[in-house]
Amino acid sequence: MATQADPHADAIEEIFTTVAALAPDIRDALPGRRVQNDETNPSGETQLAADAYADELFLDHLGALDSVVEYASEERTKIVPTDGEEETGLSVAIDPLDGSSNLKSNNTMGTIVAVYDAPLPAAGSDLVAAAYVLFGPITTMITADGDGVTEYLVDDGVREVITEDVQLPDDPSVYGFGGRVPDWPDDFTAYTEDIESDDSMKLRYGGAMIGDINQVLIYGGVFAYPALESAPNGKLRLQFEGNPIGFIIESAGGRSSDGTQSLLDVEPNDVHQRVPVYVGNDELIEQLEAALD
Ligand code: AHM
Ligand code: MG
Repeated sequence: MATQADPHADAIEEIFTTVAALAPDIRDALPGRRVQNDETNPSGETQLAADAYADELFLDHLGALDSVVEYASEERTKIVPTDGEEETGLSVAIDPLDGSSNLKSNNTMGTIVAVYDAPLPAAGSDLVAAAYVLFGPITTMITADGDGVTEYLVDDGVREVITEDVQLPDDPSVYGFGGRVPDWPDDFTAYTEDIESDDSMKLRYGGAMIGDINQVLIYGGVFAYPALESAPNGKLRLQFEGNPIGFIIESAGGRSSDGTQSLLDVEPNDVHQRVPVYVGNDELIEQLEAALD
């Protein structure tokens, strides 16, 4: 995994600060933007007005930073070259509103940010930082900069440290698996039955990856959006979801996988490529890879 190179420390901090500062704008914009746009996103999914609004806001603000040379988003087809310093600039890939289908039912959503020291599409090993904002009952932010994972409260757009050096607990207790159960391959179904039969584990699935990931980080456990019979690469996207979440979970002492290897080792070939996502406590992902073998 990439570690934070000193030359990028200020740039990473500037990107994190900018994302946190926009959190109140995003929250304030949600009530009037729960309606569907006429558009679908590049993955063919329905786009809400809130998705498009958040994407424009992040492009305007992150694209204006000297430290950012490329911006890509789950909500736009093409990578946008921005006016940053070419020699030192970083590439930002963002899921502006992860889990936005939860907006209608007023459940959790988030923003995911991946910061690569390479042109997009980039490998997880090119990540220098990743973060997410969680719009729950309160707004929190998790950052990983190659030097540890930190949890913040975001108050009025400003980060206040809650926990430094966040690590997955050793005694996992939650699991959440996406996709329709009849669409799960048999080997994954067998794995889920093993997890369900462990009476220290309980099901918690919220339909927004970022909420489901955050509980794995806080309680320990496993999250999967697996390969499906109808979609062998699953649903989630490598650049905006798989890589940054893999980076954060691995930075917190857990493990990530696409079924056979770390998400950070998956070869990038398209900015919107999908990847099966399995993350959580080391032993649970090891068990999963053995089950899928
Ligand atoms: P999105 O980024 O378009 O919101 O899609 C990703 C979301 C994830 O947050 C979540 O894990 C998954 O889609 C849920 O999908 P489903 O509704 O098929 O369970
Ligand atoms: Mg998403």
